[in-house]
Amino acid sequence: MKLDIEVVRDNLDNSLITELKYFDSVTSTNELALDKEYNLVKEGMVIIAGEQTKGRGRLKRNWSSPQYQGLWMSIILLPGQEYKDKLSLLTLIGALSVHEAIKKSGINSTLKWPNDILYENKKVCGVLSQFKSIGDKINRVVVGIGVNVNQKEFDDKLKESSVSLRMIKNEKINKEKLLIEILDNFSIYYSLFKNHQFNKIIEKWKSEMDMLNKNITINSLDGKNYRGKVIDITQSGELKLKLDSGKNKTFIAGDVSIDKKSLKY
Ligand code: BT5
Repeated sequence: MKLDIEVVRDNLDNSLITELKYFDSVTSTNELALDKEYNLVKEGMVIIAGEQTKGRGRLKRNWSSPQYQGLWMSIILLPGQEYKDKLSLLTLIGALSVHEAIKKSGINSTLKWPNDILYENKKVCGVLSQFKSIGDKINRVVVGIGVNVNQKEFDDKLKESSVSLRMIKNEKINKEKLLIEILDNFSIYYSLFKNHQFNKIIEKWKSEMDMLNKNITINSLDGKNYRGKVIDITQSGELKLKLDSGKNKTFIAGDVSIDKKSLKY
């Protein structure tokens, strides 16, 4: 069913969100939010879509976004230059806000650095943050969030690795309520961010992720794979590993796979 955006507007308890814009179908909410023509440079504006025909993941991957089955949205933020080195934390905030909303409904999800929410090792939510700069000035940050809510199944390509909240709970999920909770959580974490309380965000993330002290392999931006044990998330949101060689190394981005022996499922 189509999202009732009025219900969401009427029930937000939120100092950040200034405007909700709903579209029944778009290519990608991130694409719209970054588009020069639309010029959506407004802190706290949220673009929400019923479906995305070209939903995006990281590194130009696709994000499956079937009609009315999920929450597909982008939050536009104008944090200012002083936060330039901290922008990765906004991805972590996005994931944390969804994770806490999901947990409230009794689902035992976990966070996987940097942008995934997993349930029994299957992906429920992904976050894609993109930045637009003019010269070396950040013009806006777009935090794109995709949550699998009411899908009953996934196609062959995704079915081993993906799950929806409905499949977990065995019941239809109220998208309005979930969206309100996500946006209210986001507003709280974003004010911590604006108040330079980065440590509170990191500590919360660390306590909710299921990766500390686990052996992982990361496919890094340089195209190489590194193996090591997760020892920390830094104050800028990087993943810190103790490599098998004994050296420590931090990563700003990358695809992580947790070693099978470390997994519960
Ligand atoms: C992500 O990328 O997880 C980021 C997803 C962000 C989606 C939101 S929706 C609103 C906003 N507008 C957009 O256009 N995007 C954002 P990544 O970690 O690279 O994962 C992508 C991979 O996840 C794909 O290559 C697939 O294997 C898998 N995948 C695709 N659709 C999925 C889905 N609905 N659920 C679970 N996994 C999916």
